[in-house]
Amino acid sequence: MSILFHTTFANEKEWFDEIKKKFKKQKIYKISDKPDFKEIEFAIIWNLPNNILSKLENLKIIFSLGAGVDHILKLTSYNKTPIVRLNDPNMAIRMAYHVLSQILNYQLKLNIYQKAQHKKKWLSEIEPLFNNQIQVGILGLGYLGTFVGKYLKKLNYNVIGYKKSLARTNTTFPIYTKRSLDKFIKTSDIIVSILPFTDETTNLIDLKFLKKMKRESLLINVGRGESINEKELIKHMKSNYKFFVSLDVFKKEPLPKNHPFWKLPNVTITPHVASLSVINSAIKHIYKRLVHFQKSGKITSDVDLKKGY
Ligand code: OXD
Repeated sequence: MSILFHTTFANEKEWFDEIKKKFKKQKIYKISDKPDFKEIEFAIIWNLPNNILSKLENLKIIFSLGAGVDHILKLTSYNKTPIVRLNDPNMAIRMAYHVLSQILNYQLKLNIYQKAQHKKKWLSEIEPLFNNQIQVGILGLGYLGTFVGKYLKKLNYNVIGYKKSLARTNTTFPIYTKRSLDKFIKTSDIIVSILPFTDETTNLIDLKFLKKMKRESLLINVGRGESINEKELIKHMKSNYKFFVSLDVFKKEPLPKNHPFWKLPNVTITPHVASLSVINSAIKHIYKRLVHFQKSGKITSDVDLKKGY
């Protein structure tokens, strides 16, 4: 059994070493090893080039090294091989910490004090709200969105969620669907987008959406950059300095040096780090699914190709 490992993560070597330790009996290759690609049965990947995927003719399972799978589905040579994604509680905790940090940055006005600090300005106090005075709307209730919503609810925020349909939903907070999206947008003080990249979510957050949001509010995007019409967001931000944004994901990553986001005062930019994959638990998860496949010969893909995520 041969495995191809490929990632663009900065700590690629650490991942490779840990995978080799766990999969002692298997041959693990990187692209640079120039393996016989026809022998590869399993691929553990993040951002594999399309021309390499096209050579993996006997692939049985693709393991995504992240929660997202759009890096696989967008490849033209992807041909319905079952995909296993990381649904890791540790990543969900990281996501929840990140979202909470961005909410508190805004809620406690730390973003404003930090700007004043750079100008050596001692601001007079601005009274912050309590958690139960704030409504947080979670846009997208997949594994991560549901976890974050429940986490914030435990901290007394007024949480609501948005989901395309009510199927398979298990939450402790109210859910809005397509028909009530307007109410979801208009009543939220903070919207957290954790949407996957699909045709339907592309540019969902456009000027029309943004104008429905409260003028003084916060938009957090930890899902996919594609969900936001960036040009329209920039327009909205320029005409409304009480509207704050926290972006972890972008249409183009790394965010180009000349991108207008860098210069706007009402945005926090983080480099796609909200829910970094956790090496040990990710590898355990992959190992478990692979061993199960070897024993049973069965694998259920985590991806619904009709839904596109
Ligand atoms: C992702 C991830 O899918 O960080 O973006 O896991």
